[in-house]
Amino acid sequence: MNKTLLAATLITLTILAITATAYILQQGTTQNNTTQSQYTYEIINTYPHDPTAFTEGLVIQDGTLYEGTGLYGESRLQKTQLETGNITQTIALPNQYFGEGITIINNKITQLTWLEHIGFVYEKTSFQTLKNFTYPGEGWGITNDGQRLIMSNGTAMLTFLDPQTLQPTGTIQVHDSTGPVPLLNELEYIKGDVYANIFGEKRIAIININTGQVKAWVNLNGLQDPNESNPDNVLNGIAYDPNGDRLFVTGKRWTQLFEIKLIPS
Ligand SMILES: [Ca+2]
Repeated sequence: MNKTLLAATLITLTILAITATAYILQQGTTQNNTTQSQYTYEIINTYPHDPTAFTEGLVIQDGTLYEGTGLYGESRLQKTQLETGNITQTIALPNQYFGEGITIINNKITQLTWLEHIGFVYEKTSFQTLKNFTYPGEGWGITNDGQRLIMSNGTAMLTFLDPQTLQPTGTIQVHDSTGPVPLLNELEYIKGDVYANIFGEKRIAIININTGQVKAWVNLNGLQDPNESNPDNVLNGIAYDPNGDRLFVTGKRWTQLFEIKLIPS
């Protein structure tokens, strides 16, 4: 290699090193800028919750609470008066099904099962079963954005389903600045975002449903129920009432349903 070529090579390598360093620094800045917002909470109201309900799905519509519950031999779909906690309607799943998330779209309730790969669609008022459908993988939480059903399966993936055909139309991976966020559980679509319980954790992810990016974390540490002495009775269940902009959370076999307000922290 002659001296001119050596000099040119060294200059090129120096430029590459400076460019790479600048790129790494910029990526670091970008990562810092996408760190999630943090929320804590304030309790607005407390309502009674059925302490036998192993909450897997929670929806509120027109002041009535709809709940899907789990466990083999105990799974059901029920309707409850918010203020009193009185159960006004219930339908049991056959013993071989472990009920999971529920959502309401077009006056129909869809309920998933955990390991059975089968979902049930009911008429909202009568709870009459309209049809069944199947899906691969596990069923955990479900919600909808008015156009699509959105379901979780215990991983970091959310699956979109056509509400008419109940066929999958796409998936998205949920992630925050540390990587994929697995164990997405009960879901609720709220004003353009999806809120997700994380199994076994006292926090809720607020997810940009177009990108899968976690926009914010809601820290619910301190929200407690006497029935949490049983470690199975974890926080699970998010419901949103657009009439009054009310947000509700509860847990499996909790005695209380909390209306909370999010506070930036
Ligand atoms: Ca929900």
